[in-house]
Order: sequence, then C-alpha cells, then structure tokens
Amino acid sequence: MSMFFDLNKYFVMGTINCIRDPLIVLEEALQSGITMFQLREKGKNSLKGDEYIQFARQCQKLCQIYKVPFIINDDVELALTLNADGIHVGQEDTEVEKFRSFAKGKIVGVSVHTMEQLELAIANGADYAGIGPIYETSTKDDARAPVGLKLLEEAKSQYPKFPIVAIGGISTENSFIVRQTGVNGVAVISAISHSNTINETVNML
Ligand code: 3NM
Repeated sequence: MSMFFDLNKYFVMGTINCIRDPLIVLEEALQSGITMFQLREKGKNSLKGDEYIQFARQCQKLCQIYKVPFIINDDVELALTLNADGIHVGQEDTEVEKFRSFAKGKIVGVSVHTMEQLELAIANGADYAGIGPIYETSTKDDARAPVGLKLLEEAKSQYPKFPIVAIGGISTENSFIVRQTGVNGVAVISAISHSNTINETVNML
C-alpha cells in the first residue's frame, strides 16, 4: 500500500517550464491548492548534478510544508536518496518493479498511451496511471499524437477503481470536459507554470 494521494489537481514542473522563479511558482501553486506535485527536470537547459539535487530538495521542503505528495519523474536514484513520496515513470523507463521492490509504501505512477499499456501498468503494480496527451501540447518535445477523451472514457469504464489522471494540453478552458470522463484528476505543466494568476488558474482547473 502506498501513502494516501489525490490526483485531483496534479502540477508537473521543471525549471525550464517556468517564466518566473520556479520555487515561487511552486509555492503559489501549493498555496492555491494543488493536490500533488511532480518534479520533471528534463530537456535542454535543465539543471544537472548538484544544482538539480538542491533544487529538488527545495521543492520537497515546500511540498512537505503544504502536505502535498512530492513525486520525482524518472530518477529512481534521486527519489530514493531524497526519500520522495513517489516516482513517475514513462514507457521507456520500465523501472516500476525495481522501484516497487526498493521502496514499499511509495507512490508509483506510470505514463500510458494505450489500453494495453494501462493493463500492463496495473499488472506491474502501479498506483496510478497518467493518460495522454489528451490534446496537442508543445511542452513535451516527443509527445505523441493526442489520444483524445475516448481513451479516458474507456480506461474508466474498464477499470473504474483504478486512479487515472489526464495530461497533455489541459487548460482552465477544457478541464471541465476532461473531468466529465470520470478521471480522478488533471495534470498540467504550462497551465500553471505560465500563469500569472496561479490562484485563479488552480481554482478553475
Ligand atoms: N506527458 P502541458 S503530455 C509531461 O502524454 C507530459 O504522457 C504527456 O504539458 C503524456 O500541460 C505532457 O503543458 C506535457 O500540455 C504536459
């Protein structure tokens, strides 16, 4: 059993996604009521080495103050070093079982893009799945073609009790229709990290 988590408003971010100071962005998001945070420090100009680790520690400290689960994308080693609340992995980083065996009680999330991948993630012991991209997104360089709302509906009808979060191109304008599929929450990068009125944005998601 992993710790309690709530996918409702899941903020995903790395330093390169932010126009303002990323720690200020994160704190405003936490104050505004995000229910989960994932550090996704990826891409050109992202922090490396010690700077990355120090930044991760600062994010973790903020999440602890607001009692919001701190999840690390991809980096199993850092997640274990920092004793993060969980890890999120993609289809390429098949570390689910590995992390699971090292870290009982941690949250394990997996990105999936098809029903087959969802089935496998559940069989491998994932705690939740991220399904996407729902809409076009320019945030992820290697994003696939949008899967649309259909896959969310199918996932929820086949596995009604399995926690699912939608990701990719979700905004304050479309989150209502995404939620109508019955998903447990929406995950966003740019909707929050590019917002100048984070409180309003988080409320509207
Ligand atoms: N994963 P935005 S789409 C990180 O399809 C990520 O698994 C995706 O950024 C997937 O909210 C995506 O700015 C990018 O569209 C989400």
